Amino acid sequence: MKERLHELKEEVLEKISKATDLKHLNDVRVAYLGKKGPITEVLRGMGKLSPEERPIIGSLANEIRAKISEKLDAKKAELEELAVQKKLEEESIDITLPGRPVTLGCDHPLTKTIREIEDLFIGLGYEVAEGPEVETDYYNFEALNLPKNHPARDMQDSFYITEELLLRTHTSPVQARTMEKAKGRGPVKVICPGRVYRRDNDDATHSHQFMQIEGLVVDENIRMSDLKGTLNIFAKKIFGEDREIRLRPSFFPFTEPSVEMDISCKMCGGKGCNVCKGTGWIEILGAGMVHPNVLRMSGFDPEKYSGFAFGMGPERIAMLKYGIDDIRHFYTNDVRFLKQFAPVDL
Ligand code: 2NL
Repeated sequence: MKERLHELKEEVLEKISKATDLKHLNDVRVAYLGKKGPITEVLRGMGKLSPEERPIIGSLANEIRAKISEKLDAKKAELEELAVQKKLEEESIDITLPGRPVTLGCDHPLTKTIREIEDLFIGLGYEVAEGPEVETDYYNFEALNLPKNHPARDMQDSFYITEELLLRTHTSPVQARTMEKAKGRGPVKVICPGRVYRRDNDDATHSHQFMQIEGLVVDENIRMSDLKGTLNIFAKKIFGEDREIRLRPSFFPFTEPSVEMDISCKMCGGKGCNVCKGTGWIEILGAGMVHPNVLRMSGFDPEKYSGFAFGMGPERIAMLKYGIDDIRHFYTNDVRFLKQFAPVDL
């Protein structure tokens, strides 16, 4: 029995030293030290031994068992270490490789212009409101004092989806929706930027889709002087403190009276040049006092409330601000154009 145990010991130590992976090693442990293994077998057969032999064989068997277990543990640690080593080698990074260049983007010039205008009005206590680009006939026209058969509703000028649905032709419907939500109680102070659509042939100054920013203030005692003061702040903040404004009478179906605002030309300082076409003034936006019909349709009592509104095209603002000569530059997305508006050299 002693010999058998020594044989077994040699046999298993040989197998342990030859094991090349953890699964194989575990198979060896199960085969030799498991319940059905040869060592257990020997210990079970001890009943047949003489009382003198029993403790000797018993302690030898336990000793061998402990030795095998110790070897198995050591081999296991060795194999695990090897596995880690292998993984590290496989995943090693060549830090001498040059990095991939990171291409930085920047804000689109229209985004920049719109943000700047939004921020100015937020500073004056306005909220920014947005709305759907697919609008109902009601919000796009009817609620803005543009009844059916009004010439400005010409089918030729708008992209219709159905009889009742169209791509909005201005951002005014957002303001009509905002007034409706206010349920006839002021104040309402909103600025509405967004994309609008008109059936136009694209050229240097026209686009079938473009941006608009409109502003609306409705409260008690809102007067034309509030509009003029607001527009004056806007013009000076966006175009420079040295600019003057002037208001000329105009017409819009949703405002009465209506005006157009010009700013003094910086190119020639008011003397006349090709940007201002010799007049010394550049047209910037349209505005006016909200038409009583518009107030009434959106739930405000025109006897109690009054308001002003204005609308402008951010493309035109950006073109004047940055000296851009063609509206199509905003939409063709040539990076050589866009890069020029980056805050750092790209
Ligand atoms: C322009 C002129 C304008 C408005 C927009 C407006 C909106 C409501 C009520 C009354 Cl809800 N008015 N908007 C008023 C006057 C002019 O836009 O030339 N835009 C590019």
